[in-house]
Amino acid sequence: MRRKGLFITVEGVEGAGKSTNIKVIEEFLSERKVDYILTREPGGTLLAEEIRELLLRRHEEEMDATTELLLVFAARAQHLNTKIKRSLAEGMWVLCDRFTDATYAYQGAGRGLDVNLIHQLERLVQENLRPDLTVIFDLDARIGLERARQRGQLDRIESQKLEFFQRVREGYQRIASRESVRCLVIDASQTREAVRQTLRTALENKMQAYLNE
Ligand code: T5A
Repeated sequence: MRRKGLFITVEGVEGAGKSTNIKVIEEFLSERKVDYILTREPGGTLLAEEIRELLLRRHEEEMDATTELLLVFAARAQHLNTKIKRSLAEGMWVLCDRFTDATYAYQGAGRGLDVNLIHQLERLVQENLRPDLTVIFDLDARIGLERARQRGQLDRIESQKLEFFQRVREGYQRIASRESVRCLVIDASQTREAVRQTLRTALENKMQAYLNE
């Protein structure tokens, strides 16, 4: 087993099937007897989960986009420094539901905040730590929102207009084409079973090198 754990993140627009397919990734890792933890952003620790609640709850006062960005990175600093880094150092793999690509997609592409500002915060909070592998579930934003809507009440971010999520999707697509080695794009418009099969095959190919180490 590797001395340092692998850092895997999972991304996509609302309702793209991250939660559904994280189970497929967990099954894949368990079959190969990989020691891993499952965590999420924003959140992952008690304090970071409190920040998540603040971020996702609807408020009477509108949340400023820069406030939102700083809260996302505040939660990330807590999560990284008290959980993720330690787990990776102990040799555990870390499977994280969303990470900084979500910040580039939501706060950058979605809200239109300056990408250089996000870069600076990324360097400040993460130093050199970046995901080794990112699975991006790509789906038409309209379909994703419809799936999320059918599941229940929408939170503060899910209540944004469709155009916001279209920009988020494009943001993810740009990341995927710029970083094609790190990113694995899965067409999430297929049936659940087809997504599952596509994902398993892609994981087999992508993870072979790591699993043989
Ligand atoms: N955020 C986060 C930021 O703005 N900046 C950041 O830096 C970070 C880290 C977090 C929110 O925070 C924002 C982004 C988010 O708005 P989250 O908990 O990660 O939220 O949120 P969601 O994207 O809201 O996650 P969801 O649970 O809504 O979506 P999933 O997990 O992608 O979708 P899932 O698996 O729950 O599926 C949704 C529904 O579709 C069905 C499922 O059964 C379910 O009912 N489904 C399918 N239906 C048909 N065909 C398929 N192939 C299907 N796959 C799943």
